[in-house]
Amino acid sequence: MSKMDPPGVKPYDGPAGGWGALHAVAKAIKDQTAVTSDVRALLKANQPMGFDCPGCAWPDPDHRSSFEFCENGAKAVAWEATAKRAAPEFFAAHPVAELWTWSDFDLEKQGRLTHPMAYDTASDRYLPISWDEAFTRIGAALRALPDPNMAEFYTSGRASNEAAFLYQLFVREFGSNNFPDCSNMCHEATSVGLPDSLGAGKGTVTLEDFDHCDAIFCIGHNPGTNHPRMLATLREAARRGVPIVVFNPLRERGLERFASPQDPIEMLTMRSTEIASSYYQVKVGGDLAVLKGMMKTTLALDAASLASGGPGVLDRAFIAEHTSGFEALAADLEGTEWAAIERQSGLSRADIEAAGAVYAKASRVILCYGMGVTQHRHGTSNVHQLANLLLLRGNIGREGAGICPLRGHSNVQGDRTVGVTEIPDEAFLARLDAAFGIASPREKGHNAIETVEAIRDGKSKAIICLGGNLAVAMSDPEATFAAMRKLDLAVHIATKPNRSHLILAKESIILPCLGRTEIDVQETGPQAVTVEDSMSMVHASRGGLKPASDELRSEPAIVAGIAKAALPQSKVAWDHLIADYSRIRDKIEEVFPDFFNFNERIMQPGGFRLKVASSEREWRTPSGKANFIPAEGLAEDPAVGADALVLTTIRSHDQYNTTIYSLNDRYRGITGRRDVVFVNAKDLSARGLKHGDAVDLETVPADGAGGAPRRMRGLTAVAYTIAEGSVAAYYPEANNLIALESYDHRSGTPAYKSVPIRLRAAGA
Ligand SMILES: Nc1nc2c(c(=O)[nH]1)N[C@H]1C(S)=C(S)[C@@H](COP(=O)(O)OP(=O)(O)OC[C@H]3O[C@@H](n4cnc5c(=O)[nH]c(N)nc54)[C@H](O)[C@@H]3O)O[C@H]1N2
Ligand SMILES: Nc1nc2c(c(=O)[nH]1)N[C@H]1C(S)=C(S)[C@@H](COP(=O)(O)OP(=O)(O)OC[C@H]3O[C@@H](n4cnc5c(=O)[nH]c(N)nc54)[C@H](O)[C@@H]3O)O[C@H]1N2
Ligand SMILES: [Mo]
Repeated sequence: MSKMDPPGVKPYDGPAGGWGALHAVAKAIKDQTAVTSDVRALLKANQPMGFDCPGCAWPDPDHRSSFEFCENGAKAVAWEATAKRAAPEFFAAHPVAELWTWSDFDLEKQGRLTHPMAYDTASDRYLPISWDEAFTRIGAALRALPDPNMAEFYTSGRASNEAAFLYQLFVREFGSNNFPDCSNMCHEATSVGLPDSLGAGKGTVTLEDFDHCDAIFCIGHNPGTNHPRMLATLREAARRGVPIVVFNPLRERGLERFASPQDPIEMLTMRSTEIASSYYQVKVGGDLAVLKGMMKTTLALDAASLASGGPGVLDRAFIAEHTSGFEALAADLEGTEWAAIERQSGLSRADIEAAGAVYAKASRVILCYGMGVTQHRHGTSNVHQLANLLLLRGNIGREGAGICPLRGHSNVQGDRTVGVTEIPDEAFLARLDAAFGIASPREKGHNAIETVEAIRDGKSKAIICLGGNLAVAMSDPEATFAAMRKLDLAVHIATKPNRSHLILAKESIILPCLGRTEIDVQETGPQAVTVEDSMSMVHASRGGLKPASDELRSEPAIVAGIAKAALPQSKVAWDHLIADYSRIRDKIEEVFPDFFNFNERIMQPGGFRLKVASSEREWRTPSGKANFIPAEGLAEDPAVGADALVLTTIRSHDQYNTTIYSLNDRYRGITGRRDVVFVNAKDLSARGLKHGDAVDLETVPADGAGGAPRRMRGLTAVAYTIAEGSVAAYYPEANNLIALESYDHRSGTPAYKSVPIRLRAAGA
């Protein structure tokens, strides 16, 4: 530690991966005291006939190395395969009022839930109950609602296709389309924006495309932490000489240098591979300006090429045959001034032109993006611009090119595919009704924001959560907590205790479920489930570990139990479906024809790819073409005063969303704490502050997200390589700074990555 560094802050000089990653894997396993035979389970992650890693949604290569797992996958597996238990004795020892004062970290650290538990007001404790009793109570409470739309049905993206399909079936037979889900907080801007542009809400590339591309752009995502297996792909591309252009306000180590733990030479010589060929520290909320700048550059290079008798840079044949709206886009770009682009992005025209030139020169470009793009007030518009840029040179729907949204949870994409959506289309509902003889409701349901609003306003009285930690993950958790205390029924299907479980309704029930890594035995024997990754590959997942408790049930079985209790006259043969999951898959196939021969095709190693029409240049838009969609102006978020900074909220290396594995963030040089804010040294000194000072954050109410200023106190300022004018703090601690009203009105995605704040010395 240098004299200047505050405790727990020390710049990290190493590459991403390397020995640090191997040490971290060993430590993660040791901390969970997972028994050695369980460690072998790691080796089955993402292997044919093994289980799908619950870590991220990055796909598996065809030719995998003997251990296709990564540091953070290992943490996710060790977290689930832990030897620790949150059994009835734990709940007996601690009243809920006491647990509420615990940190989220300490709550989950208790380990796996073992029994169904119901809250008892008299003792202020969760007490064990039988499954039958739990289902009876839930069924009675749901049936007591005057209107099925007074219940909300949340999904976090770990649920398998089988569990999610049964869940949406139950909810629709019950009579609601209220499906708030984690995707609403994540890639909803993609799910709404890409259909506008390309007619399909999914990425267009496959993993093989990375072998054929000749430029990669990485905008607003942090693969070294959140999709570590992607680093192997980026490394191979970098070694082929493919330029990798990064736009990120923070210098993220995983995008700079990577030492592959699978490469003995790199490991033994302590060498690493440079990842980014150019790294641009765009301001938070500056991507729209960058994208317009790069498109402007592409048009300018095109004009210059034509003027000198060249063929031009635009793919004119593609634009003519496949797209609509080019003129309006060109006019918008023409009218956008470079000075404004520079101001908004914090980058120089020369830098953006250099990036634009890389784009224009490459014949096959892949554009990857994450939460840095979607979690803004105009996140959907950002996604449109990404598509525009690619369409200019026909970079959609051919080998080595395309758009690559990095999805969050390991099956968040699959849950959507099999019907978990608040805005179902008619064709799907008609097929669902025909397959089961039910009458699904037609009205639009609630997304995550609308759910919290409906509960707050007393319009919804019950919530069932298939996984997740909704109250903590949402913006404005205080408001969400207050709202959820007004519920009549709260049910959590979960693997570990978390804060959402402590927000008590009149009836609160926790149902413990099997995790991905565990053997799932039903009447006809052990079952496999299926998941869909970020690149639309569907494959089977089979757990191999002994369940954490004999009482655990699978998610499909729990959904069926609730459905039977809530719908005594159900048209669905729940027990029959649960006895053999291949029967559920037959039904999925009946409702979604793209899953033809579902049960046969998952037997192939690696599974199969679902059709994504846009990757075949089939445009399922109203115009029948891909659409260029200009964005108004350059601001992704409401403008703020000159003295304000823009806060973005990010994940540490040792966390999985609201699950905190440890208080360390190795690549950013933070150990044993999370109460820090990353600030550019110039922004600190402009405020008379320095590295290590205690500071407070106060929000600047922006238009449409007003209310009294919100505060976060007593953080330690860390001088960091972050764009000027931008600061960063950890999610979920900083969520109280984000007003519920601050979201993208097209997609409902909260603006987690753009919070106008003022920074002051603590207590000032
Ligand atoms: N280990 C681990 N893996 C995970 C998760 C996890 O928590 N832990 N979460 C999973 C989930 S649900 C998701 S959605 C994904 C999330 O994966 P990412 O999209 O990588 O998520 P974040 O950490 O939120 O932030 C992404 C990056 O955006 C940058 N950024 C912030 N604001 C801006 C901006 O305005 N512009 C640009 N260009 N960049 C910006 C940040 O510096 C950060 O590097 O990961 C999934 N995988
Ligand atoms: N400020 C800010 N807020 C954000 C974000 C951000 O970048 N910044 N990101 C947003 C994003 S992208 C997302 S996706 C959401 C995440 O929101 P959620 O998906 O709701 O949250 P998680 O933290 O992933 O959920 C963790 C809980 O899931 C349960 N769980 C784990 N595995 C399983 C399983 O196999 N089955 C079941 N039934 N339960 C399981 C455990 O009980 C655990 O406590 O947060 C959002 N919130
Ligand atoms: Mo996510």
